[in-house]
Amino acid sequence: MRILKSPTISTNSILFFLSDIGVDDESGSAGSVVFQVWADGAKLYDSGVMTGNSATKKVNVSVSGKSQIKLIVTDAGDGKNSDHADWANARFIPAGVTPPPPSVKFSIGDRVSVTTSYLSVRATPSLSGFLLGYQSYGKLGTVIDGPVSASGYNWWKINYDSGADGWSVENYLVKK
Ligand SMILES: [Ca+2]
Ligand SMILES: [Ca+2]
Repeated sequence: MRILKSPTISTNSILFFLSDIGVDDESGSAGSVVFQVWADGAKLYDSGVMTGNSATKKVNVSVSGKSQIKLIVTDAGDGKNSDHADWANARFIPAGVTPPPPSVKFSIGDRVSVTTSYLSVRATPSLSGFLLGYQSYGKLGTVIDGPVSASGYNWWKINYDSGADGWSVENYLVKK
């Protein structure tokens, strides 16, 4: 199995490694990868095969006492075409810092309504995510993924009833 990339990170006084993982939206439904987190030669996490159709998964593993972390993406054994693997919002939580609790504003499947005139809809949950379009006041949608904390906001992926679907910040959404 081919290893697409393997940055090695030295750790010191770090308790947890967190990340959101998935095949980039630019690959559509294509691509097939496996995400793995290794520490000191032992595998701590394995995502299983993920494709462009897979929902984003969350990695949250303890790396306490480990000296070296490796983030590995394999081609899932079928070549690397469209294998655009994203480690989104990857971060270490150091000793003495409690990870912020994930937002509980919505749940998957909730119906939500837009409360601003121009709510950005992005391809990835970040202010630097590609802008797919806008949703306007009163537009409705269904929560299909999230939350992701990034760029100082909590993001939810919304299947809007019309217009662009994608990631929006929770500040301008209310539960119906
Ligand atoms: Ca592949
Ligand atoms: Ca839609």
